[in-house]
Amino acid sequence: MTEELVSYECRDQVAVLGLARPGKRNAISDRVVEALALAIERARTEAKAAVLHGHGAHFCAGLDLAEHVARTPFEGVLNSRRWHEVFARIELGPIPWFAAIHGAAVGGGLELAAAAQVRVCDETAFFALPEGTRGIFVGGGGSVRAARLLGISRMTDMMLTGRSIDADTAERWGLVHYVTPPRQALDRAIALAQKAAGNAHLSNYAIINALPRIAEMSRDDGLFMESFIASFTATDPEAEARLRDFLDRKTGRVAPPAAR
Ligand code: 1HE
Repeated sequence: MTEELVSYECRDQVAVLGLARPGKRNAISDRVVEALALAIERARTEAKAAVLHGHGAHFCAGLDLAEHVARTPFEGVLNSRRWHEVFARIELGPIPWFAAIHGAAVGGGLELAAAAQVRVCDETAFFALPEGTRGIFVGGGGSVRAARLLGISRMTDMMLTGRSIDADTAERWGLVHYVTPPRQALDRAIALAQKAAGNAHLSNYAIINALPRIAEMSRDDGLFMESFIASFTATDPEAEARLRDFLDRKTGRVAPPAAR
């Protein structure tokens, strides 16, 4: 029997993918990258939202360092480019992704979480970029995605000093969106994913794919692009039905935030 490296289940239109190598703290080997690629493709076709979590005591210990030592420079480039391809299928796809983080989310594990649109962690979570101390560099998209979430200054400090940050600091720095009590991150992420799965598919697609692109444009280009996306989404039949339901008092109002 082949070892299951990524667990997969799909319930109520939400796919739940679990890194399933707890003995190695869910370190990402080449086979894990390929197992993730297959599970991501399955989620993109079967689900309307997805959650990514880690089995065992940690979310993910990053790159499998045992494999990394044996690569030639060119193999290393191709390997990093494969991580980019696979993580991009999470970042810019048809469905939203929610990372549920507990314990360590370090190195490539943090890079993987950064590819999701929303990050939920529990109070046990800690985040680090120990690449500097290991004599390497980020290779899973961290210099782009994590740098944009953390800011270059904070990321540089984390990489140079090996600094670990806790859940509250991660929230303050904008790395995570939600912090839960211990062992509740997965349930919260699934609940959030279920909400997002109930949105109009085209809206979700626009949010996921347009916002990061508009952020890269000039103000004028961004505003121009926004008008087209706004009009295109609003004239979708599903949007028209939802707007009509609001006006006919068939759907709920926006509620004030729940107490934390
Ligand atoms: C691993 C890995 C790994 C654990 N590759 N085998 N990542 C790191 O530098 C983080 C390295 N890992 C750790 O700091 C710790 O393992 C943890 C804080 C995540 C968890 O600690 P702990 O005490 O629960 O576990 P452990 O005893 O350190 O590890 C259990 C086993 O997992 C052990 O193997 P064993 O055969 O001795 O039982 C570890 O060797 C193994 N293990 N982490 C391989 N990462 C695309 S570029 C991305 C660049 C990076 O990701 S750099 C950061 C790499």
